[in-house]
Amino acid sequence: APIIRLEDYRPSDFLIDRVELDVRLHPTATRVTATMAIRPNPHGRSDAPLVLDGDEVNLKALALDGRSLPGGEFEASSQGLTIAQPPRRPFTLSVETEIDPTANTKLMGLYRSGGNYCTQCEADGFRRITYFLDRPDVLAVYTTRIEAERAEAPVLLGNGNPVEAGAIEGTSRHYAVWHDPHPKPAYLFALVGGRLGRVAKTFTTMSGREVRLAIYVEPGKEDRAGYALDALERSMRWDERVFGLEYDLDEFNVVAVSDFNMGAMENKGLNIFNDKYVLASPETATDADYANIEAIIAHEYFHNWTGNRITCRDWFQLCLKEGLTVFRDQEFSSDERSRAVHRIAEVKALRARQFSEDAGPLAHPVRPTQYREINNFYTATVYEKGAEIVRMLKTIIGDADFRRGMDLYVKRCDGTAATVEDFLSAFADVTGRDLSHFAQWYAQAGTPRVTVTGTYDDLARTYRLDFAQATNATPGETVKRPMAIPIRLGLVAQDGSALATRSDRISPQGVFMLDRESDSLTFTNVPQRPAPSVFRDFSAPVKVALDLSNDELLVLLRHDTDAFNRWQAAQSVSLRLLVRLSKHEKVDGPEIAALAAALGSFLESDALRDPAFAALVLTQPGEAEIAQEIASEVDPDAVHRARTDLRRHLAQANTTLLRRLYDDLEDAGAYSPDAASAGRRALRNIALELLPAADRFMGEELAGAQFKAAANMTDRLAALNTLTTIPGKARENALASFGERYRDEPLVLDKWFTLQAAIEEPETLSRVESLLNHPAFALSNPNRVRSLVGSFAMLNQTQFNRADGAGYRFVAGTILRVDALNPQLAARLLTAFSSWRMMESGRRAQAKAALTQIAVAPGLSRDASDIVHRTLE
Ligand code: DPP
Ligand code: ZN
Repeated sequence: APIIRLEDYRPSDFLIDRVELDVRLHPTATRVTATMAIRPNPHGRSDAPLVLDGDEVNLKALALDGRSLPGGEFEASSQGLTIAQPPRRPFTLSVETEIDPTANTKLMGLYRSGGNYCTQCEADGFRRITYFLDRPDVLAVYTTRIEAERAEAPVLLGNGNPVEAGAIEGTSRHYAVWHDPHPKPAYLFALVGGRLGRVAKTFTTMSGREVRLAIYVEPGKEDRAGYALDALERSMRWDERVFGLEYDLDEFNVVAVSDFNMGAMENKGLNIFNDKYVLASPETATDADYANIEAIIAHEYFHNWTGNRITCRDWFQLCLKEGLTVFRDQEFSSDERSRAVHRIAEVKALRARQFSEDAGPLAHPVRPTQYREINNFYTATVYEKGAEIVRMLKTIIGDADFRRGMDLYVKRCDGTAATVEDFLSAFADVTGRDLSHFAQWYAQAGTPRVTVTGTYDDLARTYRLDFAQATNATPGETVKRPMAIPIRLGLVAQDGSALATRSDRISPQGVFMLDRESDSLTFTNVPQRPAPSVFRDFSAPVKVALDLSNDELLVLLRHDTDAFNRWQAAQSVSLRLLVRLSKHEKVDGPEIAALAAALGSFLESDALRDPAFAALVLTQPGEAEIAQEIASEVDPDAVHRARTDLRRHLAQANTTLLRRLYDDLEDAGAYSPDAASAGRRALRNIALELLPAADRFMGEELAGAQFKAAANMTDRLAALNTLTTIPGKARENALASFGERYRDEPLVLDKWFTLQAAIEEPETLSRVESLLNHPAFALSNPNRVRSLVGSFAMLNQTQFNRADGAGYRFVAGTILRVDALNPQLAARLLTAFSSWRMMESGRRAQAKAALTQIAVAPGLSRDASDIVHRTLE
């Protein structure tokens, strides 16, 4: 496949102003007629041919200004349609194509899920429906007529507002017409036809307009859509309040489907969701599910402005809508829940997904400069690091200027296909700042590492902080420049009091800018050696090497006013110990005891004040994070043993306390998904998870009892999770009863698949292999595949990375089977291999062999081939 480069961007030679689509739904032979008002683009070439994109479409008829085009005047294949000599004036092109939605297992374009028809067009699925200028800078006004058998598809939905609907006389068919007045790129097109249940309510916007909100789900599951509908209403209110952004159509519809490659899709006025991010009831969904539903409903809704009204000029600008919209959904969740707790969760996810991406063969800038397959760039770097850039911008310029910049961006760019430069220039213009150095965050890949050293001079009573930054080379980028890094900081005295940190180099918001390779900052009148609290609230997406002893870090755990750094202090101590234990370096008993004691007194003082935060403090760094920190010659078995040992020590030292917490936090009331209740469950369940490490018998008893008595999925699944760490009959019985109880609940079985795939025992591989034959499992369903095979590859460090290579071979073989059906899904699974180079040599050789087996497989998709070759490079 050719490489597509940002520097080669040029405007389209033709524009499409209006499209009329007539879609006649049929399971295997859907007919689509697209009537397009086309004109030459004044910014394009004046002698260019008209080249429309296509993918697996069959041309049935073609007419230009009503005249059927003879064969000599165009060339068509399943991959495109070219008219060498189109008119050099506005004209109408009518294209009729036939497509087969049932055969569409790629889940891109028009396909069927659970008997319903639905679409997914981002990034380039519209060309699988009809020939088109399928690029985000071609914006058209769409009118869509959908026709179907009424029995097969009583519900017909399109983008925009409903115009008319009715029966087709003398037939069993009916139709609906939708009109979307807002010009949009083809990737935001959607339609749905099927048998669907509905929950709805009316929303009155800030200017008093009434909007009908509706969520469509599988009939019978309406009672599981209430939370999503509530989250939608709260999102709409929040965007009005925080950004002054109001909804702009008469309807807003969300449809849940069970076969979906992504989490959800922000099609104009018709969001289509993976049902996992819509359906929730206390019996079937966990607290984490509720939080995800809230976040993703918000994310897709927020795209209406940041993504749809202002879209992207080209796919290199993907972060323009995704990074900004992730930032917006994170802010929403922080306002709706606990800001500090949410920030920690964001950073944990960033480190797990993005830092590892940045450290491996798939590293790329937040705005990539080249790609072979754009679908492989819906990454943690574009999304999560993209959001961190927006957050840094806000940290640097302050809340008020950030809001003014957003207002200007929206005012200037509404209705356009914009670039990262357009975004930044709005903020540069409202503040008068030069943001050119800051802009490098979009261009340079890799995670900067910042070293911080503190020196106290007790004669002069000064305290100096020395900062230095460096970024490792990433693929294709060996020379790295210093970045503009905002460091929010403070000083904490040994007794816990905050020390004054006045300096003309620190902004009123408490931020110091490190924008060269090294710099230092001196504080005067400092009465005693302080502990520096740097990168408060994780003010920049960097790795920090802080020259502090474990004892000094534990002072921060106790006293820092910044909740993020309290959590970070405990994590840093754990991570240091875990790395040394993993490498079989000597660790003294008192070092572990000090951490255990600090966690114990933290729990005594804080656990019941903020249980959600305490649960995070108690959670030890995961095996993948420890491996990342070791970075080379990793032995996953040693890492697993190290983590098990540390947890045992911590649990043994605090058994009584953990048991008391477990008992005190018991909740007899009705389930509520609110953050405070979820926090109490989280702390109680982390205590449950730690107890068997100290006392296996007690742990198994408690988990078994909780499993039986649980009144909600959060507690039931947590109990089952704890049981899975204890081999034996109780575990097998619990797994069997759970599987039986939820045999007709695919989303719950996904959790069950995940738990089993994550068991770190040699028998797991054969367990996973036999679960591939479970009646509820299907290689064609992305949620099932990710739950079973994805979890095994991504969560189970010791078994995926088995020394004998069987884990790699199993995953590679499954990826090849998936690739034949769904290349995007296969490519996503393949990213599990991206840490192969940091393994010890035996595993490295095994992983390379498995990757090579994929690379040479005949008929490999472009998606999988792109990832496998970059991973092997
Ligand atoms: N649906 C994906 C998202 O919202 C891609 N736009 O992030
Ligand atoms: Zn998005």
